[in-house]
Amino acid sequence: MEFKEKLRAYQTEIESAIEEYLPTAQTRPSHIHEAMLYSLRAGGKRLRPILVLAARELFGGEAIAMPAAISVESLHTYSLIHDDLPSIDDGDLRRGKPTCHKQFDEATAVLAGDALLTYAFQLLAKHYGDSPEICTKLVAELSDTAGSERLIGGQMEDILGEGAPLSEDTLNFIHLNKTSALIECCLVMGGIVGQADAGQIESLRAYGREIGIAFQIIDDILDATSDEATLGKNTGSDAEMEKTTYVKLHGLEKSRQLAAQRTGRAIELCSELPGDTSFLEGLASYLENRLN
Ligand code: GRG
Repeated sequence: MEFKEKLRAYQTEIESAIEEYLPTAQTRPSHIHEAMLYSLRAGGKRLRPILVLAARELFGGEAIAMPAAISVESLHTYSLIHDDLPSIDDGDLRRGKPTCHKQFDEATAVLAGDALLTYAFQLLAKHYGDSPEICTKLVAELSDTAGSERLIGGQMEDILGEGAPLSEDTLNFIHLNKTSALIECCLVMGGIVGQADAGQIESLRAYGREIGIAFQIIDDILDATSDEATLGKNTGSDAEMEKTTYVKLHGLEKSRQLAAQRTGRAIELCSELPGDTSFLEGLASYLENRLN
C-alpha cells in the first residue's frame, strides 16, 4: 500500500475505534460523555495512535494495539483540553472548532479532560489485564510520560518561562517533554504490545524523540509562516504570541535545517528496527513537509 493510502486507512480505523471504545454520548451523565466525544471527534491528525499501530506492526503476530492507540489519543485530547483552559493558554479554537470550554463551560472542560486522562488507563487495564506483564509495562510507560517530569513538567516550565526569553536549554527541555515525550511513548507502547526486546524499544524511543523534536520545530515554523485563523489552529493569548520558539532562536532557515537533520536521523534509526519500516520512514518525511 502507498504511504498516503496507509495513512488514510489508519485514520479511518482510528475514527471508528474512537466510537467503539469510548462510552456513548447517551451514557449517564450524558453531558460529560458528550464533552469527551466532542473533543475527541473534533478531528486532528491522529498521529499518536497511528504511531502505536505502526510500531506494533513491525513485530508481526496477532496482538491487538488499537486499545493502546485509543488510550494515547484519549490522553492527548485531555492535554489539549486542559492546555486551552482560560487559566493556561485561553484558546478559542482547537482542531478548527471551538475549544471544549467555549463549546461547553470551564467546569465541564476540566472534568472532560480529567475523564479522558483516567479513561486512558482504564482502557489499558481492561484490554491488556489478561497479560499482566504487558499491561504493567504499558501503564508504567504512559504514566511516566504523562507525569510531573515529562508532559506536566514540560508544561510547567513553559508556563514559568512566559514573558521572558528562554535559553536554548530550557526550550529543549520544554519540547522534549511537552511534545516529544508522548510521541516517543506511542512508539514504545506499540513495541510493548508487539513484544519488542529492550534494544528494539530503545530504537523506537530514539526514533520517536527525533520525529517529536522535528514535529515541534515544524510546528514553530508553521506558526511563524501561516495564518493561524485559516488553519483553524489554537488562537492563543498575548503571552502565547510572545513565546520563545525555535524560529525565534534560530531563524527560519536554520530551523528548517534542524528539522531536516532530525528527520534524517529518524529515518536512519529505522535500520535498527525489524519488519517493514517503510511506513515509519515515509511518516518522518511526511511530518517534515506537513502544512498543518
Ligand atoms: C496537561 C495542560 C497539560 C499540558 C501538557 C501536551 C501539552 C502539555 C499541551 C498540549 C498543547 C500543545 C500545543 C502541545 C505541544 C504539542 C503539540 C504541537 C500538540 C498538538 O498536536 P497535534 O498537532 O494535534 O498532533 P492534533 O489536533 O492533530 O491531534
